[in-house]
Amino acid sequence: MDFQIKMMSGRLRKAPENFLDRQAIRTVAAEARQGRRDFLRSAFAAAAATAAAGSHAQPNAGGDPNILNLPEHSRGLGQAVATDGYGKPSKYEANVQRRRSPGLTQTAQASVSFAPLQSLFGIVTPSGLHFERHHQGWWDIDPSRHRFMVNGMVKTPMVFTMDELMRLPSLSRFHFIECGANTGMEWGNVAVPTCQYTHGMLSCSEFTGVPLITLLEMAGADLKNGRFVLAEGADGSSMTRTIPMSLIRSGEVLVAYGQNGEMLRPENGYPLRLVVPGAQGVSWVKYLRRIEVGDRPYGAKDEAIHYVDLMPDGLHRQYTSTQECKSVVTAPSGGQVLLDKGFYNVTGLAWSGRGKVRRVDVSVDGGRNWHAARLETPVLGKCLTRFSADWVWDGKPAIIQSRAADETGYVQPTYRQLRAVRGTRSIYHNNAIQSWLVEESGEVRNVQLS
Ligand SMILES: Nc1nc2c(c(=O)[nH]1)N[C@H]1C(S)=C(S)[C@@H](COP(=O)(O)O)O[C@H]1N2
Ligand SMILES: [Mo]
Repeated sequence: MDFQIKMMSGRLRKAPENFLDRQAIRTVAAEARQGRRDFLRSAFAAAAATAAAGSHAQPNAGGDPNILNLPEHSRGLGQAVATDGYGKPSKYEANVQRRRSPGLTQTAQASVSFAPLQSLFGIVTPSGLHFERHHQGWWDIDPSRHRFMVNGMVKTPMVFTMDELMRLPSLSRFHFIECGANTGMEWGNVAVPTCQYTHGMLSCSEFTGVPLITLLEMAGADLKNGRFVLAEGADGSSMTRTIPMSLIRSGEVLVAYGQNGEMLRPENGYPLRLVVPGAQGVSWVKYLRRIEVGDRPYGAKDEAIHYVDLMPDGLHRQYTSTQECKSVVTAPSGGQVLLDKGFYNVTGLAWSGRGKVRRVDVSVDGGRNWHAARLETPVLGKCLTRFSADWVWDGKPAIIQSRAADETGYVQPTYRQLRAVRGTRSIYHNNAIQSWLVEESGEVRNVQLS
């Protein structure tokens, strides 16, 4: 097998065995065995058995020879309408959770929880599974006491209550948010086992709010000389970010209160957050309390010492806010187990901070051959796009990859291409092609080709 891998790729790096989150790997692997990955097999088995039972009265999948012996849920009385008022997932889905990476951060308040991308369908992240990134903990702020101020280079500084904001004309838009540090652990080497940890600082929601430009116009902002704004959050992290007016003028930057049809979740900035489509997560200031109009970039702490890209020559790149085109196969992915040879739907997510995804190619041989994947509709700008491709696994080792291109013509780079420009010591903006090794045993592992 080593020989075959060498043929495919040259040098191969695997996730270290001693990765600290063994429990998470076991959980994901167990989930894969019992749940999702088992689904294909059991669905086929059940279908075959039902068909057989119909014609030849053979045992059904449950082992009961008589299909007229209906299960309890087909005979008895179900439960009353929910009394707790707000629905929850099935108890059988209890493994589908956001997870922290133990040891990644020193405190749970300045930390991250990752979205379980491997378990999700379509493009929308359920709000309860949206990744979290807090610099100083989250708050559940009383919306009746929250205020939003517009000041700086404006004729009339204004302060809005939530009620006042929610009376204004609103827009709803689907957009991804990706932390600039997503996949950051993988810069130097393979570090983590699952796509939850490699790519899970990524989520996608329908956001509802008022275009920031509307509020700036209400305050009489100087839109000619005011070429930047500063966005400020109300939590103790002093989160402030410079946003160029060019993005705001297009109308796509929202002062948002809605997420997937309801109010924002507290973890995601309730009652108000900035939505900056295509920009890295840190620009999406949560608990938004102030926008100041200015004529130059502010060079705030999160723009001067954090969120800068260390280049091979030792200099840092600043204000690299746009999330470039990227993709990842979410199934089969690291930690999952393929139980049998045969057909699999290879599926994943692609996105670009510059617009729409134009094309995704999938390889199952470590990048020697590529085939166009199907893009599922809708394909929206600065939004996750779901792709899928047919694959019949022959039971031999395989390396699965996806490579996305966006409407600007930009193509997602390999690790070799990315490192040639960026080196290996960055934290942010790793958009390299991800590789998953399917071993003969069916276990899927995170690897890097170099
Ligand atoms: N006020 C405030 N806004 C913030 C942050 C924060 O800590 N405080 N974290 C930022 C970072 S780094 C990211 S990646 C996103 C994460 O948003 P989420 O927690 O809704 O996923 O929020 C950004 N906005
Ligand atoms: Mo972030």
